[in-house]
Amino acid sequence: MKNKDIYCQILRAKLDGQKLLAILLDPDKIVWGNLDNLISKINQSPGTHIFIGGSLVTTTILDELILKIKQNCLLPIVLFPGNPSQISDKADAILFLSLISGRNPDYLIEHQVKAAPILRQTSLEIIPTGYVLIESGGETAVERISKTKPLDRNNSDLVLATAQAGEMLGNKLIYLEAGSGAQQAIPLEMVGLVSKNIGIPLIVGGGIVNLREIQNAYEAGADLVVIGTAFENDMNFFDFRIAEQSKSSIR
Ligand code: 1GP
Repeated sequence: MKNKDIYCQILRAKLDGQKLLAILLDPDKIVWGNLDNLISKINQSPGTHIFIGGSLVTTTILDELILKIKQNCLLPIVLFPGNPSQISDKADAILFLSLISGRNPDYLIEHQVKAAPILRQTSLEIIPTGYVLIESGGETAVERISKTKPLDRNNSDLVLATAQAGEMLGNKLIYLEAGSGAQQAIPLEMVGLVSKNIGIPLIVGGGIVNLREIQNAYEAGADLVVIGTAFENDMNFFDFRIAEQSKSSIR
């Protein structure tokens, strides 16, 4: 069964001031023998969405993985693809990303052109997303693979103008990305500035490593926070007791 109207739910959550949390799974890092345990940890967590993808995914069992998660977890599954090979009709939705901080045509339009006919064959909900990569203290996989330069973390005006251009181009979400495993997360002042000056929901991810930082991002103006590496490194990251506390603050 597909979860429907995911974007409408994100919009509604923003209007209601309800904060959202996506757990990012990299299919290449999934240990199959441990998948049941992983899903059970996700079910106990305050996560509201599962994002699946990565800059460089080589697995060929994406469909199987998503079906297995869906058997045991009701959260919406949203593809967060690094390229068109990471499309699976088994998911609910896809962030149709354009890397608008970069100037590499492959990630601005070429991959999207290749993906369009594939997506037409699916029933995925397509959510156009302006993807903005910000410098975070070291080279990240997104930077390396996309061959684009991240935006200067001290140049909030340029980041804001980029996010606003993304919105004006028709994107429905803006994703401020520090990169997976980033040394430094997106500066909170930058999150605040962008969230106050765009009308669409704001996703923030990369380098967020504890519950306090998640809360800080929300307070700064993030509508949805993405957690990948911290949960990947420690499946107890969302300890049940802490998750309960966090749930009540998220709601
Ligand atoms: C990466 O924003 C996501 O695309 C999550 O980053 O792995 O650092 O949590 P982390």
